[in-house]
Amino acid sequence: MKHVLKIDEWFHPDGFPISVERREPQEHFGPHAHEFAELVIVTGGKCLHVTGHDSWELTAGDVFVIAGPREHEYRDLVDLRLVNILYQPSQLKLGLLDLPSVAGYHALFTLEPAWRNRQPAKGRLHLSGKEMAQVIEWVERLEIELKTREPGFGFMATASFMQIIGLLSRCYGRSPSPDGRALLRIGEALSHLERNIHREMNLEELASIAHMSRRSFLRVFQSATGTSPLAWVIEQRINRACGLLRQTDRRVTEIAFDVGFNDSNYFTRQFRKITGLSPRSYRLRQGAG
Ligand code: RM4
Ligand code: NI
Repeated sequence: MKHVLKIDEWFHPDGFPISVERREPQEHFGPHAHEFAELVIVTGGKCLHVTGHDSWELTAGDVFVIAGPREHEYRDLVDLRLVNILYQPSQLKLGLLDLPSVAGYHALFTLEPAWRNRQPAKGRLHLSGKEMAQVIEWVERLEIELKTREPGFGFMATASFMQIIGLLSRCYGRSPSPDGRALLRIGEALSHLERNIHREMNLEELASIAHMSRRSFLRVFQSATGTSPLAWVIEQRINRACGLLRQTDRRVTEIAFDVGFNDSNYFTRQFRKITGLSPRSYRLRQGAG
């Protein structure tokens, strides 16, 4: 049976959705998946990182994200040291404010975890010594807040976590690895899409932002996100609509236009396809819950 690490066992009983587990060194730990996401920062040693789909060598400086259901394991450990930052993505708004305008954010937190499910590849983000020192400084602040749990720790810990996410997203942009560059170019296109989610966009525009031909853009986008650019845009718009349905009392038709649809019947159909509910019953349920 698949070994799945549980939220109850790895997070504080107060339910705070971030937790840090240092492994100095990492002991042998068999194949497992998690009910949460895991941001791994390798600080020393090396090993073979094996996932259900591929394996690659890890060395100090490597950073990657293992999304929940994916299995992984460390083999051939040679004094491997790492920091695991465990987090529950659904409880944290990772893409706050203008973070989604950083291409590396998409590359590391949305594309990479999904991409590796489909295609064998190596880790792509590799920190320099200086970058590592900066990131570790914030990890230490995060650990202090999580340890003392003084009033306000949740805010402070989240702020440190966000600082780490932001730093890593920016570092990704300096990544020299060719696979990393390809993801980053798709990340650029995603950033552009997010900033312009309300308006129509054509494939040429996106492909040119990613510096790719139409054909290769479509191919790389599909393998990185598992979906087409159009389906991705619709999903983003529906996500936004969900937020507006929950948080405002604007009419469904107005919300449809707000998020970039120009036909509210089409909006309702897409909404139902993705959430399984009509916008109205979605709002009612959320209100009741
Ligand atoms: C293990 C290993 C796993 C991680 C758990 C929390 O020692 O690092 O990958 O999921 O800790
Ligand atoms: Ni793990």
